[in-house]
Amino acid sequence: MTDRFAFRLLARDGAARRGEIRTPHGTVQTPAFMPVGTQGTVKAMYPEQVRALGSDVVLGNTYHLMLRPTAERVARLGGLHKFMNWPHTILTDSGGFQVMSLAQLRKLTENGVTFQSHVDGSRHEMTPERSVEIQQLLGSDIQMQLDECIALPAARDDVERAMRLSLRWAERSRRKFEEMGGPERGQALYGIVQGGDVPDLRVISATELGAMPFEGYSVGGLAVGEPQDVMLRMLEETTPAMPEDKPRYLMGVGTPEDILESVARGIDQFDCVMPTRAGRHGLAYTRFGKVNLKNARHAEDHRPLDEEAECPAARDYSRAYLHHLVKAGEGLAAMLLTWNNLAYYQSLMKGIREAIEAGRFEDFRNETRENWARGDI
Ligand code: PRF
Repeated sequence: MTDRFAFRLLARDGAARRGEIRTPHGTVQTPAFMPVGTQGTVKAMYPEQVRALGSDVVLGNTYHLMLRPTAERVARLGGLHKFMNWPHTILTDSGGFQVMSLAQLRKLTENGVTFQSHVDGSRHEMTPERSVEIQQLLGSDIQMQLDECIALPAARDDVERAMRLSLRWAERSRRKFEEMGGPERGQALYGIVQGGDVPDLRVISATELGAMPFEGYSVGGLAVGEPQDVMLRMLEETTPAMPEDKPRYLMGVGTPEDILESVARGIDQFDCVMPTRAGRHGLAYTRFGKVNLKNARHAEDHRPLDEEAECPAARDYSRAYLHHLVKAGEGLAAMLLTWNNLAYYQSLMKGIREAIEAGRFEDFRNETRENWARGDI
C-alpha cells in the first residue's frame, strides 16, 4: 500500500502556517502556489521548468480533460502524470466551477449539472460521483468534491441554497471516493467551503464539512466579483472554523498581494491563472510590482526586468527585447514572461515559507508590501 496522504504543520507565526503535505507523488511544501495546467500543460512552459522553479504540485481540470482527450483515454495512456510527464503531485478541480463559467446550456439539479461542451457542443452530465470517477481515471493525488460556486453579489437565499447543495454533494463525493479506494491509494479528497459573503453561512459550511472525514478543505466561492477586503474578511470568518490539522486551499486566488494577505489568515495552498495568463498578455510580475511590456516606454530600455532575480527570463533579456517580442506576437514573449512570472510567484512563496519558519512573517509582509508600493521605476 502507498503511504497515506498526510499533512504536518511545521511552524506557525500568528495565523500563518508552514507545513508539508505528503502525497503518492511527493512532498508539497506549504504555503504552496500551484501553477494551473488546465489542459495537461502549464501553458508556454516545459514541465521540467515548472519543477525547477520550485513547484511541488500543478493543477489539472476535470472539465477540460473529460471533454478532450477524455478521462478514459488519459487512463488508457497510463494516467495524467505519465501523459503530461509530470511525475510530481497533481491536484484536480472537480469541474463544477468550470462548467458554470465555460459550458453552454447548463442545467443544475439536485443530482448534478448537465451542460453542452464548449469544444464541440456535445451533451454531458456531471454529478458528484462522476466527478470523482473522472478524477480517479486521471489518477489525481488531490481531488475536489463537486460544488456550486455562485457569483457575487448574490441574495442570501441563493448563497444558502448553493452552500447546502454543496454540502449534500460533499457527502456523495466522499462516499464515491471511499468506494473507489481513494484513501487506500493515498489520495486526498477535499471538501469545499461555500457561503458567499455571508459570515454565518461560511461558518456553517466550514463546520459541517469539518465533521466529514476529508483529507483537506478548500475555500471556494471567493474572488468571484467581491472587493478584496470582503474576501479577506470572509477568510477571517472561515479559517478559524476549519480543522487545524488539515490543509486549507483557497481556490483560484490570486494576486501576489491576495496570497500574502491570505497566508496571514491561515491559508496553505493557492492556484491562479494570473502569472501564466498575464505572461501571455505582455505583463510581468516583479518584486516591484507589475510591468506592462506592451508600453512604449520600454522600447529602448536596456535594463532587464530584475537584474537581481535568479530566473534567466528576469535577468538576461532587456525590456526592449521583451517589448519587441510582445509587439511582434512572438511565442518567446509568452514563454519568457510566463517563466518570469512563475519564478516570481514561487520566490514569493519561498520567502513566505522561510519567514514563517523564522518567526518573522510580519516583517516579511511589510518589506514585501513596501517594495510593491515603491513600484517599478
Ligand atoms: N469551486 C471550485 N473551483 C473553483 C472555485 C470554487 O468555488 C473558485 C472560486 N474562486 C475557483 N475555482 N470547484
